[in-house]
Amino acid sequence: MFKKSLIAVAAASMLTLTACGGTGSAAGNAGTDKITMGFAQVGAESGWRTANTKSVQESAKKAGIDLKFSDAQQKQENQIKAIRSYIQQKVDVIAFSPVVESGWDTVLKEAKTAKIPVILTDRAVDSTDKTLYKTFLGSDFVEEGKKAGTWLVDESKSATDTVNIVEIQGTTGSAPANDRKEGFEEAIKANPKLKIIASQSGDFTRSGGKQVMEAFLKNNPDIDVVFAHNDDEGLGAIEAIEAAGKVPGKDIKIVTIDAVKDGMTALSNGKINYIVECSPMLGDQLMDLAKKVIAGESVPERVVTEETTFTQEQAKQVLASRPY
Ligand code: GYE
Repeated sequence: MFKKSLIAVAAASMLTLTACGGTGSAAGNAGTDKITMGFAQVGAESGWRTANTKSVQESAKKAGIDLKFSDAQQKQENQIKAIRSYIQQKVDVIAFSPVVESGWDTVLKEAKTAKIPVILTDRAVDSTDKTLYKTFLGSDFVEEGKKAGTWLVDESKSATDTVNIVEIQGTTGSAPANDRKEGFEEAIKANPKLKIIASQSGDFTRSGGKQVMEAFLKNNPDIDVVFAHNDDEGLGAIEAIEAAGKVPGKDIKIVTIDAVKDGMTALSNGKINYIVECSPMLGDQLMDLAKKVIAGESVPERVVTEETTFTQEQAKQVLASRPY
């Protein structure tokens, strides 16, 4: 998939160069006004990611932006390769959703030296040099973790015994995994009865969530709650819980983050108890920011997505109208 898109990218850039040869401009679409964006996506690991990719592709089309897209299959080295290829092709702007937070300074410096602006979308990097990118568009993941924890604090108000929580983390080292964990832990401090008894990464996938939950169930006979960092992991956990002869949503409560269609369906069926929304619909805002950056206009350092939460009743009401 990645190789194919690189080939497509290379072929497209050759066409561009042939069509516009001799105009003397260094821009990716020399001789035309069309903006070229190189977008290095994380992968296709979850329902959220699929919706995000669709949003970026549709918004680029709508905005008249020529999008070069690559899928890194959740590997940082693939994302770095894709970014280097975009630099070589002299795209006008690079946008990417960094799979993990660390290890980006070198390639970001290369983009800066080539005078190609970079926009972070969805996930953050931990670079201390803020001049390496123009803006960061995406959710407040700490806040999402807090919302999940606050729901649990409320839900367990009358608990007399310890509430045993297992946590299925997202991709190790990724901003959403780090931040959601932090926010959740912070919120559940409000009730000392709430205890995380096991925590492991399910890599934001359904199969990962299932595997991790199977192991949790084997080692811990008394699990009360699952906190999964995304819906897909929660859906995998449901499969494991059912296979173990327990009832998800009742014997073991489940709280997740994202609110994609499959998650919302499980919520309205009573298998998940609460979902914190994380919006993947970043495309329009991203294209808008890209146009501003290229026009030399100032953009905010941070653009935070607006999000809500869903109970089972609320999920039933909105399910039919959810676009993803
Ligand atoms: O929650 C998860 C996806 O970075 C916000 O990545 C995103 C996360 C999302 O795989 O489902």
